Amino acid sequence: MKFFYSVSFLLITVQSLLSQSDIPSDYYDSANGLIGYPLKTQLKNIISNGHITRDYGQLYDGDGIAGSRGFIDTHSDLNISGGANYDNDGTVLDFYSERPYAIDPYNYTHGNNQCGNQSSEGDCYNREHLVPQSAYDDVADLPMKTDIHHVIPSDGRVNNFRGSYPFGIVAVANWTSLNNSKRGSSGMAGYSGIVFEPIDEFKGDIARALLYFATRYETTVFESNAFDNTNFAMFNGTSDQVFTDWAIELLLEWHNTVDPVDERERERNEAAWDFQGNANPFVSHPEFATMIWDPEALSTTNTIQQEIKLHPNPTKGESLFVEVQLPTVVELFDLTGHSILKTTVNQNHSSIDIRNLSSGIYILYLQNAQAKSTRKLVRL
Ligand SMILES: [Ca+2]
Ligand SMILES: [Ca+2]
Ligand SMILES: [Ca+2]
Repeated sequence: MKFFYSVSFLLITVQSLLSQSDIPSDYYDSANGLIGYPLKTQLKNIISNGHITRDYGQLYDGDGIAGSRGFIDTHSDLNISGGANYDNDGTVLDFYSERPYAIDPYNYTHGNNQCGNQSSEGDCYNREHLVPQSAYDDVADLPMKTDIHHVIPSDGRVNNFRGSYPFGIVAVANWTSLNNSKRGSSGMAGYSGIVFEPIDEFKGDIARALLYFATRYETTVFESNAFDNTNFAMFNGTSDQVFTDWAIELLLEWHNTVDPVDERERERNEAAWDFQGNANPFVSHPEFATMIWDPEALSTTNTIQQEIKLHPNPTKGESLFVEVQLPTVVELFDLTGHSILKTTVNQNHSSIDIRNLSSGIYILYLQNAQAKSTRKLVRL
């Protein structure tokens, strides 16, 4: 009997290995050199291409998909080398009950205790849409409804309490889950309603799911009113920024500072690729988020800021001087994201010919072996 199990296990393992594939190393190449919303649009093209719409039931176990077991592969509490580790017991990794450094209040075995009715935490788990279904049900709920990059297994009771509330920082909680996720009044300037705050451990995971959603569906959520803010308070009704100012500020902070990408999330991205054939670009390339939503911040957060001198700026002359210590690639973009010129400067050759540059504002993107930086150039 044991032998039979071993052989079956081996066959299943070999079968999954055969059909699994990695996110290709050149997957994002066509986005090279882009910045701002043009970068977001190109990422949308990249991650829409090849995205296979799955059935709702397949999320739980990948039934019928070669090389994927759905949530079993993306959300299991198993140790990951180089990633955040918890209990290593193979149970459902649920953002609302996992206590990262303590015994969990309850656990779910994959395939058991799916909701169903719930009346308290620990009764059953279901499929939570981090971007609520009410935000896109009006036109077409697929492929959003079954998109594993933003649909997660979570406790039914907590999911119910979260409802369609936006994510945010809670000032005063009116309800707290057993792992200390909170619902309550907003503690953020710019929003005064009720918000839901996950624990720090998963704030970045959730932020990246929302950034992914905004990118993947930038023109398809609603036919005429993209990202309608009457249905989800984090949206501002536009297809470029997508989020309100307070929301994008919060998401970038959770993504960049509070809970950056780790190896566990990279593996989840690979498993999601096996499930549906596309990837979350903000897990693969965390820098994309700031490049899209806050490109000017790159110049103030970068270490080469002091080492690069750019002058004159503003300029009406024939040459722009970029003083650097290392050979540096300089690329100039207009405000629509089109590349105007690209050249390399070094210590001996610091001048760039800008005689043909018309008046206006440009974005200068600089990159060398140590860092990258973005500057604004004003041509008089
Ligand atoms: Ca656990
Ligand atoms: Ca735990
Ligand atoms: Ca995390």
